[in-house]
This record gives sequence, structure tokens and C-alpha cells, in this order.
Amino acid sequence: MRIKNTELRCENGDITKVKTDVIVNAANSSLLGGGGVDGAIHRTGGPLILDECRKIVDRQGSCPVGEAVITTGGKLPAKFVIHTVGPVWSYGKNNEEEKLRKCYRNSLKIAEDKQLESIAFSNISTGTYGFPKETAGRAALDEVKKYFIQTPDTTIREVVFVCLDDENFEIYEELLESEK
Ligand code: AR6
Repeated sequence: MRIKNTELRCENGDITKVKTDVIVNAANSSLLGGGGVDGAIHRTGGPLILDECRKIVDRQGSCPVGEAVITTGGKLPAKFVIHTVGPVWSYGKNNEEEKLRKCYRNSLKIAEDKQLESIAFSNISTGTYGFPKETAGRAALDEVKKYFIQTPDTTIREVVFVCLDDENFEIYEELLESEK
């Protein structure tokens, strides 16, 4: 789908292979790596990413849920990585959806500040952190759409939702199709 000058689409695959200006990692507050997509990004991107994460933590402390920071992409095809910390799902009792929306909003703001043109999101919080995939997909797409409606002079021309698992991919395909 398209909102003004920005194309929104989904892709089935591994985000470490995606060649957008920036990819968005589903990190944890320590910013020091972990499993899932975080592990894959640090493994493929190499030690420069962790070096920069460490410096950020030394400077400003650990990263709160909903916030985001940017580092080099190291050896990845993407130039940069935005590390954002999604909420752990606790049955919707802890304002998780708003926290997840904040991850998308803050990541877009950081990309915009750097004048980037393309961004790929992983499906934040839908793995280890247990967020229901359909609810997460709807919130993500709605928040991203809202951002572009409210930011008509954006530098971002392309947004890709990269889904490793088929369930997330089908959810995004349907959501994007139904909004065309
Ligand atoms: N490319 C694209 N998507 C991926 C990849 C990949 N290479 N690998 C996994 N996914 P998760 P979370 C998808 O658990 O739920 C980490 O240990 C996966 O299918 O990576 O936010 C962090 O350090 C799922 O849909 O992130 C944190 O401690 C999605 O990425 C914690 O897990 C998110 O799954 C964060 O948990």
C-alpha cells in the first residue's frame, strides 16, 4: 500500500539479508544482544554493532521499553541498525500495545532524523516476548500509517515489514491487502 510518497509492503524472510538504509532490531534493554532476530543481527553484522551498543549504554544507561537507538549496520547489507525494546506481553494488563506502538514511532523518528529513505522492521515482541501476532501486526501497521499521514514531508520512501515466520507474513499480507 502507499501513503502519500511512501510505499508500505511485507516480505517473507531474514532481515539480516535486507538492503534497506536501516533495519529495526527487536532488542532488550541491555542492548548487549540476545537470541532471535537480535542474535542473528549481531552474528551477521559483526562486533562493531556491539561496540556501539556498549558505548551508548555507557553514555545513557540501558534502553527503556518503547525507546530506540541507532548504530552502524557493520557487515550487514543495511547501513544502520535501529535497536528498539519491545514490551513483554503480560495479557494486555501493562499497556503493552501503546509501548509497542512507541517502538515503531520512535524508530521512524530516528530514521527521519538521519534523513534515511528506507526502513525494514522485524516483528517486534512477537517471538520471545510473546505478543499476540495479529494484535501486534495491526498496531504496527496502524502506527506506521499514522506517522506518514502526520509527516507529509518525510524522507522515508519505503517501509518493509520483514516476517521470518509464515504466520506473521500472512497477517501482514492480509492487513496490507485489505487496506489497499
Ligand atoms: N529475520 C527476521 N525476523 C526474525 C529473524 C530474522 N533473522 N529471527 C527471528 N525473527 P524475537 P522479541 C522474528 O524473539 O519477541 C531476544 O533474545 C521472529 O520470528 O527475536 O521482541 C532479544 O535480545 C519473531 O516474529 O524478539 C530480547 O531479549 C520476531 O522476529 C528478546 O529476544 C521477534 O522475535 C526480544 O523478544
